[in-house]
Amino acid sequence: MHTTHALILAGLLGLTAHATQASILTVDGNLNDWGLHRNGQASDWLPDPALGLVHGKTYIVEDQTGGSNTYLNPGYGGQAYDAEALYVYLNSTHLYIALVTGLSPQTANNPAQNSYGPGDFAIDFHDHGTAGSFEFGIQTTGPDAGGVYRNVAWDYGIWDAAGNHNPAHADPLHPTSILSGERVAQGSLVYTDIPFTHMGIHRNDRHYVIEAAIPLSAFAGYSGGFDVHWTMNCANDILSVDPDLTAMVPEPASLALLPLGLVGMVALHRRGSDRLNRDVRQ
Ligand SMILES: [Ca+2]
Ligand SMILES: [Ca+2]
Ligand SMILES: [Ca+2]
Repeated sequence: MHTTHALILAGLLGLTAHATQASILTVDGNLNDWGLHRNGQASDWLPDPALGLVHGKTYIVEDQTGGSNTYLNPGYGGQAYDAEALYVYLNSTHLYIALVTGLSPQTANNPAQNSYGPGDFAIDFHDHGTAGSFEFGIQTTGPDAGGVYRNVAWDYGIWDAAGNHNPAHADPLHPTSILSGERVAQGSLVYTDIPFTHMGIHRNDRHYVIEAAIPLSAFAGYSGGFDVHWTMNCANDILSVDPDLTAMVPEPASLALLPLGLVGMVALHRRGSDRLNRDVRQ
């Protein structure tokens, strides 16, 4: 086989591998496809090694428990406000997100009654704007769930950067809900409203899931490292991970060039094209 043909085949096989990966995760609110379990063991929180997730980078687990006076950092609220685990997975087409929380999607947003509803996913590309400028948001609730917004104006919680209760000067590094922005894409998103138990060692805790798939085209023009952040509207408990769009998916420019490269190589080696076709079919 010519070296050129080997390269073409490698490219085709690479694309095939990505196409297969795309079907691993299904947005249905069930996290079996992430390798997560409900066995009442600490290992329930560990994702399938085949996904290649890295603790502290593409997933984080911070399962707490207890009643409403339990400290969650920076606020209180116990299991009902526990942000428990956040996982992100990237393939060549989508950003997948899985979140486990004790916060029911039905939680009323009524600060006067000390009740706060779910926040939205906030995304901060490190190489764009100032640190903590969360350029993108993904709606998690309501008829617009899965909607992706750019240049978002954010609402914030009730704690300042020093962790003191101070709603008038809430920490801008922990955005809560999208106030406004430019709607750029529609992802798919499920926030389950029937709780389950027996995930992790706190076996009686009731958990809810947010699972989403966002087309990477939503982030056109953005690349590099980025944070995916989630909290509820009081920002009493926070989860954030730090994946990298450049390292984990092909550059859009490379994808665009690949078909042209294939055309060029095939044209140069036209006489070998029959043999190439046979190779590809095998
Ligand atoms: Ca799933
Ligand atoms: Ca918990
Ligand atoms: Ca927590």
